[in-house]
Amino acid sequence: MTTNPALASWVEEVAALTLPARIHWCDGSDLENEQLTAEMLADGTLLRLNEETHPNCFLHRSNPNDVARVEHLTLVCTTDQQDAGSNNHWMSPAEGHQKMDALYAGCMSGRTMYIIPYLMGPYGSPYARAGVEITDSPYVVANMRIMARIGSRALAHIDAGNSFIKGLHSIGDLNPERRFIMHFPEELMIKSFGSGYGGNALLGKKCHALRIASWQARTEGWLAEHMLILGIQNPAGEVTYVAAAFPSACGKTNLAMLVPPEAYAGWKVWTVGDDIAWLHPGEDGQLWAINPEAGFFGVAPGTSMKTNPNCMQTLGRNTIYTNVGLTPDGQPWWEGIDGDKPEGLLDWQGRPHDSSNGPVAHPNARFTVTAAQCPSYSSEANAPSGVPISAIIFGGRRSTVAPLVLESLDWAHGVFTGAAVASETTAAAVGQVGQVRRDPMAMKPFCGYNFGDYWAHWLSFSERCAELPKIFHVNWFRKDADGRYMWPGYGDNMRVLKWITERCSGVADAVTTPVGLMPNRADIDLTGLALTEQTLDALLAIDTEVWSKEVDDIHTFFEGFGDRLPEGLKEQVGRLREAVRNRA
Ligand code: OXD
Ligand code: MN
Repeated sequence: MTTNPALASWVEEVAALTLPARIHWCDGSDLENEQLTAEMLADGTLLRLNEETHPNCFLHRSNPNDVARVEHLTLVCTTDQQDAGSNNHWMSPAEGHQKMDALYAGCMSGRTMYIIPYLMGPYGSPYARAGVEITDSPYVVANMRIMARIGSRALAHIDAGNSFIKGLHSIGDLNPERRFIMHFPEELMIKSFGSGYGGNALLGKKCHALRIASWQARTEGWLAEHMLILGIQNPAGEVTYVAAAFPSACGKTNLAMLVPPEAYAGWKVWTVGDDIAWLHPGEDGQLWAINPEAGFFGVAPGTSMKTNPNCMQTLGRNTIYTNVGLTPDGQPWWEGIDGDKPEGLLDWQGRPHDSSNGPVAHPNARFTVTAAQCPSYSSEANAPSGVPISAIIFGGRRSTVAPLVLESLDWAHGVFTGAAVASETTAAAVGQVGQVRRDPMAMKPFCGYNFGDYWAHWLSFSERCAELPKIFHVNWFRKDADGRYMWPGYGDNMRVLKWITERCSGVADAVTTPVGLMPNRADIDLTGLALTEQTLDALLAIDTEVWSKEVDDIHTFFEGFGDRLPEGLKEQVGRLREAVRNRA
């Protein structure tokens, strides 16, 4: 129950539309979680995993048609279509509400309606924002409890008169024909129907903390970004904080929890967040970042003691696994996990594994786990003012074109570099995997407004912050002529992070190239790594012919934003074209 009249009347309105059998206000307590878990075990929504090896861990198997984000069914409903931009699917708010309300009519009959008050951001942070998700899915409640700060404390914040985002969710009948994720940024409202998958259903995450928050951030002078946040500690004990944007399923969680190679004695990486950063100009002129989330909703396949030991130590207790395989003794299993593949596996759909049915775990199988269990969790992760950001890194998954690392010449060039990010698509969203597409700032699926306005907002930070971070671009995924990855990635990415921090502190060298500043071969410390100088040269190579095509492609992409494209980016295209031509 609430004393906030706006919340009370909205709950009443939703109940009158959806007609639930029961209404439950979530307090976020352990007792509540135990009761919900017992109900989900009883009706098969959850399976208990091996209590000895995986205490308090559960497996959820989704409907096979509901295992990823649905970008084609995700809409931004603004009065003026231009405000949503060509980067978003659009519907008018009136039509959007009508469509969704027709789906919601009576949809909760016989079900419990859960009201989840939540806070995105640390308790006591001036940057934290509240939301309320109304859902008929106990699985959503259990996941939201891990991913956000839910319950009584969040409700007290709302009852104190603070604003909140309204998010209405129903799993409906999971019919993909009746599935939509709609955003009404002008009303600070989200309506989601027909999916139980994380990115579509845990409304605090992508819908609130990125799409709606990016809209709010533009009007209020901050940034809501698809970025991990990490702290890099050098042997002298100094910590440099970095925010890094990569498209979904491109290794953000692995980078956020990186363990440096043996040769990097005294270096340490601290995890602040693995997916979302809210960045605010501080009074000291720096950009400060908080992680609005409290947990990790990460991709399981490929995660192992080799690729991400911190993550493996985070998992294994109090974890919800979704769409992973199952060993005969009740342990979760996925492709790439440590050890040999056991006999007698059940696949993610609960069938005896047969490779003709595809992989054991779904490629987008996930784990949901509290960040507090992570051994590298930063002591600053809950700092109310966040952490000061010295570097921003953009990256994509590109087998060609983009070098291992480059540094932007200045803020405007950095914004251009981010706006021009391209990446091969992954299983995190429904659709073809491996297609190169432009994914500016890794925000293609998440920017709640016109990219042209978004880039202008990014450019405006040169006026807002006296001490802006340096901006870099990395590519861990470049391949050789035989299609093999040239860079080992994972812990060895530390070698690039070290150069980046040393560029920030002014001690590392760089050379100027047409595309930006780059390390000399000797600036990347390869101690302990069997990588030939020729391979490093290939990783750092800039092919002017390829780049001249790249500039044309960026130009064509930018032109799609018409008169909303800021002059500052047009100038950057001209500068790059000229620089590449002069070098050719
Ligand atoms: C995610 C995504 O789940 O980006 O973080 O899809
Ligand atoms: Mn993400």
